[in-house]
Amino acid sequence: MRKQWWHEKVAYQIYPKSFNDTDGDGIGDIRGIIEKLDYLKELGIDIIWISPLYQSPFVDQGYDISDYYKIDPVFGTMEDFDELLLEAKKRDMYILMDLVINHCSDKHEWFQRALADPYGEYADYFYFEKGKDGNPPSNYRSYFGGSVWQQVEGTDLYYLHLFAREQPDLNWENPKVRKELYRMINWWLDKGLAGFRIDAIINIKKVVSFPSYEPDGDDGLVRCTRMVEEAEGVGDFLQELKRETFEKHHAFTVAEVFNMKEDELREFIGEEGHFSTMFDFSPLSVTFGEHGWYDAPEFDFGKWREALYASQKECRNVGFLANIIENHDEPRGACTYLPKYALNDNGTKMLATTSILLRGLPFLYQGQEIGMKNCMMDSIEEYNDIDTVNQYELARRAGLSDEEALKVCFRHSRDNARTPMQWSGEDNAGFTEGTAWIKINPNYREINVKAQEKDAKSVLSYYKNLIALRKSEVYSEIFTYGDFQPAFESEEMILAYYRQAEDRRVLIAANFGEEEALLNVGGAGKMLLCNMEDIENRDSRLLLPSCGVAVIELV
Ligand code: TEU
Repeated sequence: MRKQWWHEKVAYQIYPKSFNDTDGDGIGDIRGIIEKLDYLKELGIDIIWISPLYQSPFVDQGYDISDYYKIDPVFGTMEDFDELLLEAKKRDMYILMDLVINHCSDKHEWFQRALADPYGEYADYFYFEKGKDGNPPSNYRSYFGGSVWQQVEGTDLYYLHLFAREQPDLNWENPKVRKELYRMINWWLDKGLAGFRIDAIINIKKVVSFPSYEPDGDDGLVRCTRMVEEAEGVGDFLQELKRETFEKHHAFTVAEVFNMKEDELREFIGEEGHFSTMFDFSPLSVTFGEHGWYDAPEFDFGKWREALYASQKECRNVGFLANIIENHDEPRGACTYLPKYALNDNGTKMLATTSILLRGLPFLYQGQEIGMKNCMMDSIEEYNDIDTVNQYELARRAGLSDEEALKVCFRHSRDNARTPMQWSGEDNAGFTEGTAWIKINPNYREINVKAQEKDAKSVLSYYKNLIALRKSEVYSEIFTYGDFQPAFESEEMILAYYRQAEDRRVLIAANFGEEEALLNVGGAGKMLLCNMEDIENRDSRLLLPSCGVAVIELV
């Protein structure tokens, strides 16, 4: 495999609204990011993905862009952004922006022009379709609930939105649209960005005859992914996109891809693939419900482990996946993947270890490094996220009580990960001097950066050691390029694997069970890292207490 500059790096996602507020408006800003670059550098971060900073009405927290060439004033100015690029560069850090090009905001000039002249040139920037017998053109359900079709007032036309009504889908079949997008992408890359995280990209290819399908719910609708999955030829768009933009700048790209066709991994992330890498969502998808959050299954450790091992094996000879345990669309990783008895510092460190040492590019999400947790809201009104409101209603319609539906949101809401970063135990968690735009998790008095920085045994200190180990001169090669091999698969609650290269072998073994576990590691070894003092590998026997994890170089 040809080596790339990013292979040995560690990445971090910033959700800018909730990262660090320097002007007291209760919303994080670019200056706040600049202020914390040294903090991130010390943690061992090289690549920073920042969720959308563009001008937006914030119906979907900036994933609805009304001007791709502007920074939204709540985050600061273009000068601030240029300074961020400069400051990052000084520290050998790389900035990725979020590229949201499946859709834009209904306030974008293109869409406003389309509405003003629904049969004119700009309507063709979107999907404006005639209704059928007074009904929408087809029966797809949008990602955020309800029909994907919205009637254009005073006409029999409807426009398509796979996400919120305020996020009309861009018509990728129209070469003018593609050209406009490429121009914008190149403009940003010219500024010195390292690349992009690419939002919801699989959705850009549609079956443009928009056929209706058998409904899959009693709303008479069918999930819109049904149509996206049927669409052929997304690869042609993606290759052109790459050729016209990323390739010219040697840009790094990490794609958000759900529902990729099974045999397409190589086309997506192989040497000539559409992207540098993409997130591995398959372990996460074991937590998804069939109809929504309300019918999500209980977390099943076995299924999760199986999915994790499977995708590690699949990408083995193909490329690198990007590994995550949380992001801005998911609850906190510790709350999802750790059993109740493991929801403590040791458990959090264990989960960190098994995730960061996988083969692939590790992405941390802000707050993960201090073990931030889900945040309980008192009522549905306290949630801000559009998807949470939709999922709450879904749960209510399915017959859950108000209290039960709230519980579902507490477990699954995207806002769990969007509460402000907990910098200190002082007022407002040191995040803002004003009033935060969303509730601050009250546990900030105990869980915060300042306290953990002083404590050598904290989750934060552990993360620093873990990342340093992954990137260390001696071990970087094996943790980056070493093969992945599952270990102790017959042990029900053990997540373990080898990373191996030529004559070297490192074992990562974690006990997610409630009882202690005794593993025969088959030889002597050097303990590189563990999360409890009394973990020892004696005479080939590794005794792991509940929540114990060990990283051992076998000799
Ligand atoms: O997410 C795309 C996506 O598929 C998600 O809608 C996912 O299914 C959902 O979050 C699960 O609750 C991206 C962004 O990451 C997300 O924040 C945006 O809301 C969405 O695109 C629309 O831009």
